[in-house]
Amino acid sequence: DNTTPIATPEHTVDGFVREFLRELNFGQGTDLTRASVNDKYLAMARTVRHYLMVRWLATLRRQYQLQAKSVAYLSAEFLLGRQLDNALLAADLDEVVEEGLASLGIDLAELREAEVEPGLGNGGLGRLAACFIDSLATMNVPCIGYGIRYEYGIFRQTFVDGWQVEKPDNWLALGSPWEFPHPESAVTVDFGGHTEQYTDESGTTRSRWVPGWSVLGVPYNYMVPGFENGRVNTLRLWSARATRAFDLEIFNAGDYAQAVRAQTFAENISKVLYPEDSTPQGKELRLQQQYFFVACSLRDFLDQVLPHDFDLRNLPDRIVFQLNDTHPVIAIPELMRILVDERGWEWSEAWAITQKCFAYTCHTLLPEALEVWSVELLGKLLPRHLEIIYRINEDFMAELREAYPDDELRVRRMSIIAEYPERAVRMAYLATVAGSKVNGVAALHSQLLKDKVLHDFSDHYPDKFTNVTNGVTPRRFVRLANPGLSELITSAIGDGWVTDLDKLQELEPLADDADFRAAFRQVKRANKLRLVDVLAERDGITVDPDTMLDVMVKRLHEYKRQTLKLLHVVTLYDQVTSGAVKIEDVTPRTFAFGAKAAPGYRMAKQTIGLINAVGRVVNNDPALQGRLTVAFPANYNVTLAEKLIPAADLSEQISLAGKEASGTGNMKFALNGALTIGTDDGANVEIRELVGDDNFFLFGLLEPEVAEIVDRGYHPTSYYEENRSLRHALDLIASGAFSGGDRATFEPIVSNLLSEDRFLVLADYQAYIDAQERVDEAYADTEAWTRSAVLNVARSGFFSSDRSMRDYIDRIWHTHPVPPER
Ligand code: 26Q
Repeated sequence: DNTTPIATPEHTVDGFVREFLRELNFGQGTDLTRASVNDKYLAMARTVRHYLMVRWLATLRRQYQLQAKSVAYLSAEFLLGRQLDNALLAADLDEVVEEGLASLGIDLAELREAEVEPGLGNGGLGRLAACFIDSLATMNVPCIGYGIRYEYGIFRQTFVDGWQVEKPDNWLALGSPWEFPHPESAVTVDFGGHTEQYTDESGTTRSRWVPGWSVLGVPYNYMVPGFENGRVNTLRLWSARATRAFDLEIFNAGDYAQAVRAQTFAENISKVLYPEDSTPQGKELRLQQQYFFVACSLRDFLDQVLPHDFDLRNLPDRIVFQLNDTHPVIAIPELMRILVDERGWEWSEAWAITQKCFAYTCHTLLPEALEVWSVELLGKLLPRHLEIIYRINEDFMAELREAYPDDELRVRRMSIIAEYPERAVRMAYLATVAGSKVNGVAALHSQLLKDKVLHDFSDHYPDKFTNVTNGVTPRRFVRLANPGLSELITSAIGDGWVTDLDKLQELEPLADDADFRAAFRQVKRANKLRLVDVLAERDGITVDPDTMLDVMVKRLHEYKRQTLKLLHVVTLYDQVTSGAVKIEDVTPRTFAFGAKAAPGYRMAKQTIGLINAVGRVVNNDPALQGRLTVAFPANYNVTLAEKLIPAADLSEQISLAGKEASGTGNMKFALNGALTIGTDDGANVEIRELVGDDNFFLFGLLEPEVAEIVDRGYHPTSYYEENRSLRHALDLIASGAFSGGDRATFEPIVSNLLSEDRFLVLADYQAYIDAQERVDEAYADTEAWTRSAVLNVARSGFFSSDRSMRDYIDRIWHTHPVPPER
């Protein structure tokens, strides 16, 4: 029993100052008079992590003693956001640090701004993973997050003449004080080569993998502190290096240049995050990334985390691997390979154990977003895994033929191997067949998965399918991002809500309390003023805090329909400039956008150009008297979200019904007292049910109506022809009014809407405009609006990721909290 005491600094201002100066002197090699802001930030961050260290070591020790069942959350993305404030909150250090720094003449706020957020994710899926590990730590549930330490995260977005230009996100450039590299614990990952058949001692024919090349995976550990509960879980991200053997061989052969190239080749694997979050291209490097982190993680868990004498027949008692979408699904054949090839198990024994160790979360409904890997590529990169997948599929097909002897069509439909347009492995099918559970991420999404995308499977395995509605962490997105609201809530109901968000219900009666509403408005206004400063400083954007703040922030994608929002802006502009509406009668609004487009997604990048182009015209037309403004800060990220969301009045959640799996931004807005204008899609459905129809602006087609229109044959031109204001808005864009008279610039957007309009923007246009008029009317009654906003907060406790975790624990993982050592 190793209980070596460690030198935790005293939890006092003096204790902090001593430790901080030590870090500055001995860690950064500088002193107060000479230190740069970055020096001070790094020294402070390292000091803060010292305070968490004793908890981390205690958590590890206790886990080793108890051998409790853990969750391994496998995710190619963890979109963490800045770490400092979260660490200060977890360790209850913010006051000590602020005072301590102030005593040295240092402003904590300035150091905060020095932190570069690790943008190791694209959007919702990556941020969800970060919320989940926060909740598990706070709920005392043993969990390891496993992922990739990309050297470059999601690109930094800039605008040049209003067009998106991507810059590399060199987030490690100034040092990263939150990570603990462990090169001595590197693991080897094999790739390529071929397989050989051989006969083992018992006379059975077996296959063995003779790999062609390999790389090393170096683990980098990150602390995942629970909120004031003494627990610190681990996030382990893998970084690729060349193997020593590789190096030596080539160096000895005297080819120095070749050796350096080999180094580069290996390190490429964890170099950069793929910026596509839909319609993935089957890129070889992406498959290498997926297998790389999965192989490292399984090796790590089986060989390092489990005790050396552990009997893998009991593996399901110790671990459940949660697959965050299909990205880590190659873990399934990898575990089979380890059990069958390396440990010599019988196939059926290995399969029985494997099936108990995995569960799969699906995050999409778009057919083009379902991952498939060509058999050719898989066979080249992972020949043994391909054989294993074939064998899994053979057994599965046999099972199906027995169940549906007269329905060969169905059997083929369900094959893990697609035949057209090329032979390819359907990763979602593999995950569904192999996993113990499959879940969607909102009630509607899970229903549609069962009814549509995976219907044959839900019919065959009715008990595998379940729903877990997403959630967001109240620590980061309310307590930290909205200190004003947090204080107001705490003064009314105490501070228990931070870890028990259902308590927000106790605010409900206060919606009818005029003083509380006034205080609530004051918080909102202070948040707007804070945002105004941020946008001025960060982007040189001027925002009037006395306007309604109408916000649409999310990845740029056609199904999310940023163009629908834009048509609303253009319609208002057209109404005023044509004289149809007097500007005095228009509700002053700021339309804030935040969105990155995948670099190769033409239509998305065009839309970014159009938002900026409309903004340039609208913001500079004196006829509008500054009452309508478009604000599109570049490079929307977690850090900016934390400033934007608490300031918002209106949350735009306007995807075409049946396309947004859940959404999580929608939850963050509601929890911060914005009202939603939204379609009947994803988790909007549940938000509306909970906050009530009167406090939510619903519009648009329902999913079954969409399906029907599409089945009948959708003709966008008929909406154009029959709707005057829609026609005017589209004609205005087509006329070049926003592109200096050049009709060609935005022609692709207009012609796409008029010919294909895959996501029925024109069909929902009028309903959206009408709903926005209802918004204006409601906003005019300040007291009633505030009442609705308060009710949104009071009724959104369900959307805590703590609740999501409880659902996973009860219905999928069957793990238990481990109370802290006392
Ligand atoms: C896959 C293969 C190759 C390259 C990239 C990818 C890839 C990467 C990221 C595919 C998808 C993603 C991200 C998807 C995502 O963020 N989905 C969102 O997940 C949220 C959390 O469940 C939901 O709330 C959103 O509705 C869903 O769009």
